[in-house]
Amino acid sequence: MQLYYHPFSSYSQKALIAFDEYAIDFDPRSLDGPDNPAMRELAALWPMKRFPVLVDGARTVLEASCIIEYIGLRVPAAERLIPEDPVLALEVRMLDRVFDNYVSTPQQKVVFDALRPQHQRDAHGVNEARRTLETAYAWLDARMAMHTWAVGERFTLADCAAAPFLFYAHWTHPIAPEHTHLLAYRQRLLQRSSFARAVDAARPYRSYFPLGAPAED
Ligand SMILES: N[C@@H](CCC(=O)N[C@@H](CS)C(=O)NCC(=O)O)C(=O)O
Repeated sequence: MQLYYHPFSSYSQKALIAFDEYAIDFDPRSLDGPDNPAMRELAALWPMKRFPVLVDGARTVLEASCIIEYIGLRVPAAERLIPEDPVLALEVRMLDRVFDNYVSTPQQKVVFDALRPQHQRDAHGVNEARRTLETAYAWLDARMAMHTWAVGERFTLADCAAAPFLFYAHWTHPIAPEHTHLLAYRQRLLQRSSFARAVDAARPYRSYFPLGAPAED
């Protein structure tokens, strides 16, 4: 299997965590560097040019959540990052959507805006995105008061999403100190070896982060 990804990209890290959790190997097609042939291949595979993208023989799998579900088919059902129990599986997919839509999307909005020239910036959209993050943080903090991982006691697909998204979201719009449960969860995620390895592999790229990367992570 070939994985098109960039080590600093949050959605790539989401998939990388799952490969690591499953101890599944892949042929890396890193998108790092200008005029990268992998970037031209990506554009041919997926005109949106979003990554990660997985290629397995004749099959192309788009979207980090679907890549995680796809590679999970290679391991016994009981070990998958989406539980066998259909109701729990639904809750995992629901939390995965929450992290994509209400943490990652507003976080990316703020970061992409910061990369634009001043006169093309969207102050209203950025304020809305910051408010969405605040609402998500408060909701997640209350939830994490009762959970070790996003859904119950097992590390799942939802945690693969939470790890990079909360990591970068806290850089972008700090989680308030009173959200102790959410901050503790973010620390638990940082200590998970699959995510710790992804964070370490991405360290050389921190200068790409337009809002300034804090030293403490
Ligand atoms: N919905 C996609 C989102 C992927 C995504 O937005 N990836 C970012 C990198 S973190 C990207 O491709 N950015 C390049 C671009 O926007 O052109 C998924 O779940 O995989």
